Amino acid sequence: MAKFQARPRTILLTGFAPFAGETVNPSWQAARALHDEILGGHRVVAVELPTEFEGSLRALRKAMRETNPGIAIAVGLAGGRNGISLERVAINVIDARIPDNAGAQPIDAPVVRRAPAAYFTTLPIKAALAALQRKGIDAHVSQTAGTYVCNAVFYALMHAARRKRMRAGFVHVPWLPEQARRHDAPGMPLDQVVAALRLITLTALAARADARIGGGAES
Ligand code: PCA
Repeated sequence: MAKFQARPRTILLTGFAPFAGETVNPSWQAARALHDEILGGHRVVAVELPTEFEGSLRALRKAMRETNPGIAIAVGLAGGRNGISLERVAINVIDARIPDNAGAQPIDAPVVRRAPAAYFTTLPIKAALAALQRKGIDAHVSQTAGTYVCNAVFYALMHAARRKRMRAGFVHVPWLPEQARRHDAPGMPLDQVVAALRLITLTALAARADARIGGGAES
């Protein structure tokens, strides 16, 4: 297991712009709430990414260049899901069910050409799962981040991080309670989402290796 050193560096947190007719995206609201916070001696820099396939990757690469982070966690909304999703794997495919905010709707296109089929997160997702559950925050390991803009950003992030000594990964958050009510689906208050992201970040800073606890699923 690679060693991830905790010398003072930037923590990059990204969130997304609203999409699919919504006026807010809790992923950006939560990331923004942590901007400039010092966690374990490292400063959080929050960056909003457009919910566009091309624009998001451009903005992500710029943020990586400018902040040279020691940890990077991309956050997105998974409306309809229950609790915090700790994403395990990014796949090299885009298959857009709806157009992005720029009108693009690629079908079965690679995120990065001539690159591996998938990357695993380098966040300690099992340790984070245990930490979240200890605080009573609903969370699970997710085996797919989908095939839309979030998975594309997750994949591009892991591709960019592949030779760096850094932890990187993706977290999906549910709808805010007011959005959830309109969709008759599960929601989570913003302060709990913020607390979850803080805890995941602190766990990633502290953990040398991931915990060995179950997080699997049959589907
Ligand atoms: N969620 C979408 C894209 C932006 C976001 O917040 C997704 O899960 O792909």
